[in-house]
Amino acid sequence: MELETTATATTRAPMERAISRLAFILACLPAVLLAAPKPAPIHRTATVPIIDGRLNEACWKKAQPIRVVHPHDQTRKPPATPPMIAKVAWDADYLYLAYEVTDANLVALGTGREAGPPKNRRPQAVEYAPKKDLDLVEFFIAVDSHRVFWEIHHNAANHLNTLWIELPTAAQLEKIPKPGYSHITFHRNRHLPDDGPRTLQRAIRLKPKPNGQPSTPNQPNDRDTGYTGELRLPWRSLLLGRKTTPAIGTILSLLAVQLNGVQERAIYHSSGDGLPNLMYHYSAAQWPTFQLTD
Ligand SMILES: [Ca+2]
Ligand SMILES: [Ca+2]
Repeated sequence: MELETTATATTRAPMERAISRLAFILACLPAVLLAAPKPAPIHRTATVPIIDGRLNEACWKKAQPIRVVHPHDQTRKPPATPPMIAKVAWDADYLYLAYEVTDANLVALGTGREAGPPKNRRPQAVEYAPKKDLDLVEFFIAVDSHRVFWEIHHNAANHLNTLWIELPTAAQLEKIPKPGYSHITFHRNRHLPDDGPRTLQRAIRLKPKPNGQPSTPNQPNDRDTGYTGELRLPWRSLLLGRKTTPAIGTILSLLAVQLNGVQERAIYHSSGDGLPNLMYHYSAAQWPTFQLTD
């Protein structure tokens, strides 16, 4: 910025202006690179977690908690208690996700339809219904590209959506003043497949209420505490049938999101700090990054 203010652009020759601009860009580069946070580790688990919604496995104790605490509505303050904590683990066959949602009124609605391969059909979750105070957990997972990636929805009734997302190209995006829902291609007929004997698994467990009974989704007259969820995603399905599974050092972008419906308002929090005021799909390059480690 200093280069632009020390002399007005009109007083300089075009070549000088261009060099100044280039110098400015180059001067900014290291700062940008330094500003990018280091990828957080995802530890490899030697013991396969049981996908039952209980997060009592060693891999979940070891995994770094991902705080889903940043409001999408930038006029809101981050809550003192994250409404969701997510965790990630991996082995040669799978990427494992776990999470805990804290919510006093759980709402989980199904569409009545199923998706998935014939032997692994999944009831579909309603993904947006503010009038019904709908709740939802979302994971955005991008391995090779920030333009095509998976969007996964899971809820307290164990409904699951796996959507293949495709965004416009960078050249197309440049011509769109305010990218929104209508510019995203949701490949809804393209579910996350199984990989032979390596199958997607999903589970939830409702957390107990103070009286010891499980929380009760879709009953507004009592006070819930929340639920925990576990997902097992075959690597080669995530990577669209690539022959090899990812190696140590592989970097991926992953954004965890919680939608909480409160008094007919859809309130979103995510694990991404400082994301632009757009749909999460458009900020894949700024989602938190992770690196597969031992
Ligand atoms: Ca478990
Ligand atoms: Ca809720």
